[in-house]
Amino acid sequence: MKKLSLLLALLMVLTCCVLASCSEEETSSAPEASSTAPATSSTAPESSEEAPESSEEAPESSEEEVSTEPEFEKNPDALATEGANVAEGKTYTRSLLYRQGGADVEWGWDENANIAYPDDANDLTDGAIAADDAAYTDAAWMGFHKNAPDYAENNGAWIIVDLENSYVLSELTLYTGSIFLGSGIAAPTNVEFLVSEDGEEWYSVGSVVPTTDETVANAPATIECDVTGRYVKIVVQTPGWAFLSEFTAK
Ligand SMILES: [Ca+2]
Repeated sequence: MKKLSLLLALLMVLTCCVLASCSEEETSSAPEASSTAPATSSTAPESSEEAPESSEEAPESSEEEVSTEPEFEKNPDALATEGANVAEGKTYTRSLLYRQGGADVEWGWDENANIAYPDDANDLTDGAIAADDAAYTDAAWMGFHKNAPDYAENNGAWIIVDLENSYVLSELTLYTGSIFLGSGIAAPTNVEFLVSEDGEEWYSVGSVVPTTDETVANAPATIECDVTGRYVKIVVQTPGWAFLSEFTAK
């Protein structure tokens, strides 16, 4: 009987051991399985993480496709011009207008002389372009000259127009005097347009040489663009006199 009891006890111990090892295996395999599960589920999040990544990449690439000038960041709050000239009636600053004295001054600058071709009342944004038959004496013109003291340091005469709001701009035009005006007046050799949101950091939209026509007074310098900006800066290079009558921004 004792032997049987001992055998039974041994069997019970063995059974317990087997059960214990089984349950250990189960619990250990369970975590394994559960750790595998998270692994798989962590793969899922990874792939779901990858999905947003790729969806993040998609807008980036589409942004790159949309932007023709990647280095230029458009202002998303810029207003549409709806084809209107948003420069009309706006104020501007500009470089010095030429002051020429008597015959002894020749082509030099005389700070005490009157402005030769004055900017009477915001000539460049009053909405009026010089008439096709306007002579160089016409009041519609204001005149820069390359001998003005600030011309060389700015590599041209300049105008900065404040549009008062940021706009989406698609066409910028400076109406300049053409070769028809004579008397040493020629169309500018180059007109550069720049835009800015703050008046400090400028982005060059591009440069254009005005289209001349011997039968008319105006030689428009027009550039097509797709930019935003509140301020437009125009730099005009001239072989002598540069006569201007209007700037438009659409
Ligand atoms: Ca005008």
